[in-house]
Amino acid sequence: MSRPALTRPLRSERVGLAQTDPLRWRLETDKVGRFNWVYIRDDDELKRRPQTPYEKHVLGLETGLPELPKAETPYDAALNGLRFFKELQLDKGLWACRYGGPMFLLIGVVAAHYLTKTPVPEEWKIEIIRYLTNTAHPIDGGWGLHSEDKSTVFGTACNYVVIRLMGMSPDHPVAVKARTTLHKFGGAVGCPHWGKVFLSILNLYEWDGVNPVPPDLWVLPDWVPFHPGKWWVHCRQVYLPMGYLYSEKVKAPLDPLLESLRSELYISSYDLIDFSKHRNNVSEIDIYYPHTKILNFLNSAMVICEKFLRPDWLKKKAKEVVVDLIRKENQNSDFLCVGPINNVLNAIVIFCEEGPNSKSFLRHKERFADFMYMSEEGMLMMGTNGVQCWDTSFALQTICTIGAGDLPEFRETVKKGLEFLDNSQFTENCVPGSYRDYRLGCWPFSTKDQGYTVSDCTAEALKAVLMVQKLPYVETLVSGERIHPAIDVLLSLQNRGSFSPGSFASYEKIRGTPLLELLNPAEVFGNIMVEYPYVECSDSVVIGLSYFRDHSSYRRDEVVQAINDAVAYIKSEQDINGGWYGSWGICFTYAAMFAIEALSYQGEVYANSDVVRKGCHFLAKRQEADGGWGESYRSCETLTYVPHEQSQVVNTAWACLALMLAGYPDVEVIKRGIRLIMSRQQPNGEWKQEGIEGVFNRSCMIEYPNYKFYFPIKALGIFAKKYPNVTLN
Ligand code: LAN
Repeated sequence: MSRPALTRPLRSERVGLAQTDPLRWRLETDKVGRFNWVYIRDDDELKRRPQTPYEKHVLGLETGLPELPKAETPYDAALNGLRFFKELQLDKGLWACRYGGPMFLLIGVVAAHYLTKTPVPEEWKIEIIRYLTNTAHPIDGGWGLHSEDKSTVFGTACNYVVIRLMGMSPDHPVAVKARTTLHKFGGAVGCPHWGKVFLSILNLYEWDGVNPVPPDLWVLPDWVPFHPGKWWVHCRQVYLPMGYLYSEKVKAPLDPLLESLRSELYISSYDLIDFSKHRNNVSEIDIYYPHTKILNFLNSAMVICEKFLRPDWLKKKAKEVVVDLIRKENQNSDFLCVGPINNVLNAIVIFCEEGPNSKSFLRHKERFADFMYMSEEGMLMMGTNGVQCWDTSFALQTICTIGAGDLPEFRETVKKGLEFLDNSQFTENCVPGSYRDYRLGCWPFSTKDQGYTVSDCTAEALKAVLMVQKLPYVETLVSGERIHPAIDVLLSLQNRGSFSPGSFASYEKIRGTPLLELLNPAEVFGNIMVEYPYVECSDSVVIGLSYFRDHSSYRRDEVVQAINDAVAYIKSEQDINGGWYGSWGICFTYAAMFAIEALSYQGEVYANSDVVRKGCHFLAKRQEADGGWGESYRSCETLTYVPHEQSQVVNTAWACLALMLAGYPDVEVIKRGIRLIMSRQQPNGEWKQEGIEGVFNRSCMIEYPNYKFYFPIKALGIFAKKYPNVTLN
């Protein structure tokens, strides 16, 4: 099911919902790329700050950007695309991003406001309701795990609570329809674990119906193989505050609205439900990763231990350790935290520990807005506080790769982009004792404040910086000494020993055994317990290090060794059909582009490499009749290539890039892809939004709206450079 195109009038308009004035929204930014949507009520201020093309673009307003001379060649089309895209750059040099898709996040921020009695701004309430109305399933009115998903209990129960707490009446047709669907599913008792946690925090479910989240594990010595310090960073940071809330049974005081919700969410009377019998009741539609027997056994054992065996001192000790680690996470990320879920859970913990007027809680409150994004369809909550460094790195690389960096019209764009990356490099390590690795000299995915580096984000930013700094008019902002620590960290992140040697994982080296996945309690996500080796992360690091190798002799031998080991890993990950499974983009086309680019940097191309040849044939076989490629998000869930109903510009760009970098001999195949990309370009140079582009943990999709700009531009530009004499018709 592809994302339904935005059809006017929007559903929110058809059902007569209130809406804020789109002309009053502005995006406030700072030097390190924080962006917050603010609603300006004062008319004078409004006049002083006209809306930028970016703001107009994402709010669905006329951008006023001109129609460009019709592109006759791929190069003209690339430049037209870039002319449009450069107008979306913010004045601090970054590209902002609507990073929506996951549909289980709003409940968190709303619960945090509700429990802490923090008022939600009126314009947020209106726009959150509008967003949920516009993204509800067109037939059954429910919501799923992500914006293109079928309706599930998790999505429907949580978002039903959100619209109600934001002020929608239970009799409104949107609420009635969603509730009917929820009841058809058997009511909120079938919610997956995280849904049960949020409902319990809101006093809409009972904690004894939630599978245990023992904070006590943090008290174990670090060497214990399943110590949470060895888990994937998102997993450990989510279960850390969740452990506190579970152990303390934190819940909002009951009030008439919650009382009413208690009667709306279930098919039987709240007081008659024996919640403890529903710990393992998870709706069939929701399940992606069922419990293992061993997890069920441990859960039952923990329930008993907690009731009868757990000494008070242990509970107290665990609480102390957890609160200390939460404070450290807040300190390392200036209260942004690694992601949107632990951001809101940590805020609740700090509220409980330090009170509503504490400095820390006040800072938490300021940070909620960093995850909120105002869009044409209403207000959503993002998967991170943005995609700033990642997008800016690819945008700059694209400009340089296609040779546009030399053109006067893009010089400002390039310089500002570099300034942003310069400001985003980490200048400090984390506080000791926070289970974090070195980050000094690295780059984040979103912003410096957020404080987490990812192997591929550092590698791609590094490549962008080095590319841009080669341009004659560009001043070297990031000097050699500032690059070296990034190389040191990248080298230290390579997996060694028994865990997929040679590969790179995401945030950290693999610290724990994949057997821990047997204890994955989340039900709706796969591969969350520990770090895993990722082809795309390994590809990016190979690309970044190769670029660096050709530029500097710093730790040359180790750099070369690291590249060789990573390349061996990448090759070993190719499946028998020639494809690579992509973990962060949809899906095989995404991974093929990264893998083939990495191999091409080692001189491995179609002419001399079996692996590359197989990779190319895999792609060529999947070209659609119209010349494009289209991959459905179902590829990610099923681990096999599933075609989309329609060719997608982004998948087509990835496939064409892979084939071109490989030197695929049949130019006709590439030409047809390029033609499709050009045919979808609008007269002002832009491409319209198509299907969702990204994914995490196999089951949840996430939006990367800037992919539809820089990847097609890059594909068109490379085509023009590589085949200057090939005509398209
Ligand atoms: C991301 C976004 C970026 C992504 C890439 C850099 C693209 C990737 O190559 C490495 C992994 C990484 C950093 C990544 C990891 C998981 C994230 C943070 C996300 C997909 C964005 C949202 C997701 C996060 C886990 C969402 C919160 C939900 C939970 C299950 C905790």
